[in-house]
Amino acid sequence: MTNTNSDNTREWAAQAYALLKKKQEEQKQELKKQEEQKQELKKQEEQEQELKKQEEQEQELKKQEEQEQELKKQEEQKQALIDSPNKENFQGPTQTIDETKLGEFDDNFTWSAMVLAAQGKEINQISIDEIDWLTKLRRGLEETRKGFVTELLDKLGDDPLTPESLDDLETLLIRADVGIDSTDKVINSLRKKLNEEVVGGEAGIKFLKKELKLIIDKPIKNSGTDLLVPKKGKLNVWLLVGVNGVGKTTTLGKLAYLSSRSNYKTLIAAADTFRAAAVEQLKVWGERSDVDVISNQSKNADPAAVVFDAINSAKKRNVDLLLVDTAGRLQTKNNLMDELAKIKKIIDKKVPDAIVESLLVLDASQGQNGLKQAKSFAKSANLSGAIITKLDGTSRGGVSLAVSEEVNLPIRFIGAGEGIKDLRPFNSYEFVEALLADK
Ligand SMILES: Nc1nc2c(ncn2[C@@H]2O[C@H](COP(=O)(O)OP(=O)(O)OP(=O)(O)O)[C@@H](O)[C@H]2O)c(=O)[nH]1
Ligand SMILES: [Mg+2]
Repeated sequence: MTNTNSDNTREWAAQAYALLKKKQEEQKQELKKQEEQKQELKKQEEQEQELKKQEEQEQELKKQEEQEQELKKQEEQKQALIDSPNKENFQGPTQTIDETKLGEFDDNFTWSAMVLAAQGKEINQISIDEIDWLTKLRRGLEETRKGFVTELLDKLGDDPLTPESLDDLETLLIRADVGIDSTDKVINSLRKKLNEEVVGGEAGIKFLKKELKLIIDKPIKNSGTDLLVPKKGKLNVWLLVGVNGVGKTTTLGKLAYLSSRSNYKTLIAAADTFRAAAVEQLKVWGERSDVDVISNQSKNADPAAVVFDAINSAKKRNVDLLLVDTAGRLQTKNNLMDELAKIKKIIDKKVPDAIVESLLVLDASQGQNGLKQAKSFAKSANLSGAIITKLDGTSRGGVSLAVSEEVNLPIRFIGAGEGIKDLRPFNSYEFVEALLADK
């Protein structure tokens, strides 16, 4: 090998080496790159796995939530079935805790069925509860009726009405506490009719019924609401107000029953903090109708504070109807009206879009005295309706007409007994028929 050759060979080898080195380096780089890419891929894969896992967990959670919701719904439906087998509104719960028994097929039944038929009810639509109520109402108004209808019919006989018989009727209406304004209205209409035609006894009674119904219906029509029921989707707050002993708490208990049986989510606020026993009394009613009672047992609790708590609860529980029992007397020297105003203010502030009803509870047996109370309450308490109680066993049922005519309040419910079912939405046709039933 010559030097030149050996030089050339070295040169070539060096070049080859360099090349190989470069290649090796490149390969190393390539491997590194691949390794990095592999790492990157692995990382991505892991991230994907992680994401998938998270997603699966989320799905699982969602599923669990849905199952919980479903269970809750089933529970609610089950509860609703237990609570109220009847989805009708306030007019006709037929299935009740203590099932009403069908009485005898007697005069009371026939009369009640006829009153229902006259209102367009079919035979298969009539319920025992409705018959039972009408019987109670008719019996309850017996005393009032005895005082004037029976006497009136005796006096009239079958003869046509005369100006003298109108004078008798006037006295009888006043005696039944119908009130001077309503009586004047009715007598004037009858006098006008007498001037135009001969009116027989029966036609006279029919005309009288029509006139009385007109008087009672006027404030109801003016209110724009024929039947007071809670509006769904809003909080309805019904305040029961009135002087002591008229039947506020009892009426509230009956309303709670009617409301929960009609599938409204109902809550009671025991805002009568004057009588220690009031809360216990309400709790008994609450238990009977499966409605919770919000109260504050501490002495001298503020009624407005109880209402405050009750509204919080009502909002949390999505309540449809909050029934508020108020005091007829106060332990402080504060005015009853001021207390009511305070309660109203709390409601307006906390739930401005609530539908508030201030319902004056009136004891029919107090007659004209009750009417005086109604007038003074109406002046300062911003009332929206009346509930007449104790129509059973009083001769002063006529006061309902005076409330409509002189205080201009729509009558929303009437009570005729101490039982849980002895309160019904007011129906002027049934009331007047019961008031003037001829036996
Ligand atoms: N006969 C009859 N009694 C009734 C009726 N409503 C209420 N009562 C009775 O009247 C009495 C007084 O009823 P409450 O409900 O306590 O009257 P209140 O207005 O809440 O009385 P205070 O809380 O003291 O202001 C109780 O004995 C009731 O059973 C009714 O429609 N008919
Ligand atoms: Mg009370």
